[in-house]
Amino acid sequence: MARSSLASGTGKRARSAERPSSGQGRPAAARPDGTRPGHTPPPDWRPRVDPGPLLPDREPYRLLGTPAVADLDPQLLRELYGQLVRGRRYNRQATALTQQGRLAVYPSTTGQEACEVAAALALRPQDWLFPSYRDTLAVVARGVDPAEALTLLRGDWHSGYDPRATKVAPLSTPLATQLPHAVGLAHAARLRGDDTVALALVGDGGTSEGDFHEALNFAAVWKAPVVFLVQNNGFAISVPLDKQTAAPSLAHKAVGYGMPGRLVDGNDAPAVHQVLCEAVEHARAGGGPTLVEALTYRVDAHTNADDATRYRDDAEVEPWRAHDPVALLERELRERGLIDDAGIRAVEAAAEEMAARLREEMNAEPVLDPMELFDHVYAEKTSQLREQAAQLRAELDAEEE
Ligand SMILES: Cc1ncc(C[n+]2csc(CCOP(=O)(O)OP(=O)(O)O)c2C)c(N)n1
Ligand SMILES: [Mg+2]
Repeated sequence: MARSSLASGTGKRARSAERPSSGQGRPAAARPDGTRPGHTPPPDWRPRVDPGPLLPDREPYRLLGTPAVADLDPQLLRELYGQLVRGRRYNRQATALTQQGRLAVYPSTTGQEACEVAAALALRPQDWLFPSYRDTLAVVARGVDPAEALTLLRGDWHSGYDPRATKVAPLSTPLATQLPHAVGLAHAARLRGDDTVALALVGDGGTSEGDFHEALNFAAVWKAPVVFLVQNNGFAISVPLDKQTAAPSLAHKAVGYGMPGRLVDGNDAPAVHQVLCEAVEHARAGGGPTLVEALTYRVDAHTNADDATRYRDDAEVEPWRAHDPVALLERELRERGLIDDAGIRAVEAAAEEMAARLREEMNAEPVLDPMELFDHVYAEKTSQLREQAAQLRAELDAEEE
């Protein structure tokens, strides 16, 4: 009782205090929307850009199995398929090399090959690719030598390939740091007046990093010619997407920065390729950045050093095995008569040949000097680096004895 009378008393006071003066002691008449004259909205407010066109597709964009696939160039479909088969074989070979002690670590992209291959093929020769540690396949599909692309993952201090010659930045292990680099390069290209576009790859977990935010913000404000491809593979090591973000989708994050977001089936290679080509050419034409979220799945563990059965059920993986990027494209090619058994055998034989060469090159003893690790950090070594270098020297000498 006491509570309700207090509440109604407070309410009465509040209402009389709010009453606007009409000058004659009468309340001003409310407008049709219920607001009263004298209570004005913030001056001249309107959305700075119309958010409607920036919103991502309501459903992941797909091409395979739709009528639109008939318009695609058969040569492109065959090229994508060949690269997918080669990519899958590469993942299997690199994982085997970790088991043989020839490679320190390998983050596999089995199940994500469509994103990797489409990203590389969407670029023109003058464009730059900014990969994360998981994106060796994109690097190889872009033209980097398959063995050189594994240099860093073998434990060397450098990326192996020449970033300037290949227009591929080193595989980035610190999450999302490649994104501001991509924006910087793209912005510089625009200031110089050349038509280079940068395509940066990042994982779902990477979208929670400050670097992701800073990169997207700068890119949109500067209208930098850069495309961000988020491979949403469901996990950041053991952390599933629902613990990573409360956003409606990762593509929706684009809207807050003022750039378009696109959502695509990441296992549909022609769809990812088309969406990325559109985003790359939009950026080249001066339209600014795009954020693309590709829905895919990390079929293997995080790396060879991880045991995924500790945090996920095999039952969760099964539906994704049935939505396999290689099988999906193969079915399309077969149904349209663009490939037959002999054609598939030829593609597989070419992939085998690549794997055999990779095996051979990786089995050769690497020629490297671990002491080089300290050479290019500072012009003059700090006392800590001198100490660490001396420690490593002593360990290497002890091993040789
Ligand atoms: C700045 C930074 N923080 C933490 C890590 C450790 N780490 C390595 S991989 C990883 C998960 C990343 O997940 P995601 O971005 O989804 O990429 P995915 O591995 O699934 O391709 C984390 C947290 C790191 N490499 N860098
Ligand atoms: Mg992930």
